[in-house]
Amino acid sequence: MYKLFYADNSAAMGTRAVLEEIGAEYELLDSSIDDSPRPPELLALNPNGWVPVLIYDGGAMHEASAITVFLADRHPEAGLAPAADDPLRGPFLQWLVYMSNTLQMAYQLSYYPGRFSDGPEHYESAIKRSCERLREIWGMIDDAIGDNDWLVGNRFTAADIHVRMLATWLSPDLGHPTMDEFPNAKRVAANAAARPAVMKVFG
Ligand SMILES: N[C@@H](CCC(=O)N[C@@H](CS)C(=O)NCC(=O)O)C(=O)O
Repeated sequence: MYKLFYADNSAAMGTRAVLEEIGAEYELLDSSIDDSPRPPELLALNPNGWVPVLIYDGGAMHEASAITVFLADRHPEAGLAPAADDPLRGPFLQWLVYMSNTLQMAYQLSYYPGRFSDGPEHYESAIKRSCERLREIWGMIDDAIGDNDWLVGNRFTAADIHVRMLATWLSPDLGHPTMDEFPNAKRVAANAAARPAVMKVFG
């Protein structure tokens, strides 16, 4: 039985979809991603105050991509990740980490401009840079996918769940590009979205 600190519209949705793909039992522990206080139990495990945080038998961890790899390796029967000796393991890890440390950070610049600039007078400029970075980064992912139906090796992996999740974070209100600009990534997101486990979480 897993426990997951969770908020709708957050990176924890991807973790939840991975748990659904595995068919694991899990309990959601409510947290928030706005200005409201975080549960002390969450802060004890992740002083950053962000979700997802996964609690498992014997430990706990944060960082969405790390959790995805951890769960995929623990449940190989679910077929969510190339095994350690599979040549596709490298690209799988590469894209997962890229989505966390580059794509997600570009979103953070829009959603939390105060963390990356010196005051409200700079927010507009931070959000403008975020939009430019989102266009560049999604463009690279789109090019890498090419004519394939999935991000890695033309087979479904948990990395596709992250594509699906991150596609939902684009906001016209913030001036972000739309997925129409990235038809290959849009196709992968749609393919992942059609999976029953993913649909259960993202609708
Ligand atoms: N590096 C973390 C970032 C997670 C993250 O940014 N979570 C957001 C929601 S998508 C959050 O909890 N935001 C609240 C906050 O940052 O205070 C990961 O990849 O798991």
